[in-house]
Amino acid sequence: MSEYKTFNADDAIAFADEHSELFGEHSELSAKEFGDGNLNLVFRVENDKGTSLIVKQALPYARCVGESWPLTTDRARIEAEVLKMHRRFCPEHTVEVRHFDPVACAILMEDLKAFRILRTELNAGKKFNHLAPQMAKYMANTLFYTSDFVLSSENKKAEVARFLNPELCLITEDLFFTDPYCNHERNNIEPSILANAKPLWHDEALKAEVAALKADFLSKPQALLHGDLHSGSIFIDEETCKVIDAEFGFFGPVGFDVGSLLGNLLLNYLACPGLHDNQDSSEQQAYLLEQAEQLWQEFSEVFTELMARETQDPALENSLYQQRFLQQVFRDTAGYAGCELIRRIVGLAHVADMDSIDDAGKRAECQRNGLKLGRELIMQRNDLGNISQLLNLVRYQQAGTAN
Ligand code: SR1
Ligand code: MG
Repeated sequence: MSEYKTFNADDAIAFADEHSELFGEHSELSAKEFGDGNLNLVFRVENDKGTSLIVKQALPYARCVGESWPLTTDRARIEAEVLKMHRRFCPEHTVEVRHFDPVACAILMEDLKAFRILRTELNAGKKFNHLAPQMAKYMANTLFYTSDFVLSSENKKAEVARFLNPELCLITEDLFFTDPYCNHERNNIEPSILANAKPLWHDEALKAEVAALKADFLSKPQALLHGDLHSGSIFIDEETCKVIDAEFGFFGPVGFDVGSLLGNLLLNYLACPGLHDNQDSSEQQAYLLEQAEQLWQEFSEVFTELMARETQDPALENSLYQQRFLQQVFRDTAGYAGCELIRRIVGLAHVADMDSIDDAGKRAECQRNGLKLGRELIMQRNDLGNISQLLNLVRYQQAGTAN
């Protein structure tokens, strides 16, 4: 292909066929576009024996808004390269990229059709005990091995430049840290919680903390992040989790990835009373808090072990420094989790956890709880010493609202 063209099903078939040996010469191929994300086209290309691959193409605009929001197609390169890099350090939990074409801005990748999207499963009340340990392993390995603990100074700077990703970072900068804290036209606020959202626009103490978190997002290139690690970016089956959708990847603060995922577990936790009946809701909430605890514990254990064993920079071998580093990651994690809660409730990009609650009164109550907890996590993050204290804050908030 000599120039960019938006794929139709036939183009996706030709692309998949040309760049894989999978189908063979006499295969009858079909393709269906089934993307329901915010940005891209996603095709499943399948032969008559059921063998399939995914073709993902970046559109030159944000799909969820339309052509009025132009967006770089270079995000396909970023996604392919982040996934390849993360797969080097955690192959078990990263989707496999088979081919990337820089002109078509298209990626050919493994089809995880036997897997389900984690968010859909959690909303249906499913429980997976392997979720936290596997995602902790994914984050600890991908984030450690792309950090200053391992990369040489020269290589790190070259990698930071290769993954600059300014346009997608700007989306996050706006949607996470700016829009929810002002009366922005992109915001999507249910009228029933407008009175709870408006105070965010004038809460100077909160805005100061959010500014600090944003400043770190802008200026702390600690590791190559996934950049959008919510529960829609994770496929899961009964044994394994696999991470997809890394187009927001860039070098940023480690706590951003950990906080995004923690924030999504907490969003689901807060939505439970609206999604399930009483008994199921309590059981699902207990499960989610166990997973949240294990996620941080295992992440910090593996990261600590890697720092002790694999650090290449002699100055960064200092164990006091390493402890301090992880403590700061924990505080950042709490803060970014709080931002994720708030932006998914009043910002542009909502999540089904909250939006699929049918009962309008319950939905509003769950959303209000999310705004409150988000604020507390952001404001109290520097006083939270460990994950138990953070989860006590979550329980305390929830108990307070039940009374
Ligand atoms: C316009 S993009 C909106 C959101 O979708 C992506 O998955 C990111 O979470 C982004 O913030
Ligand atoms: Mg995505």
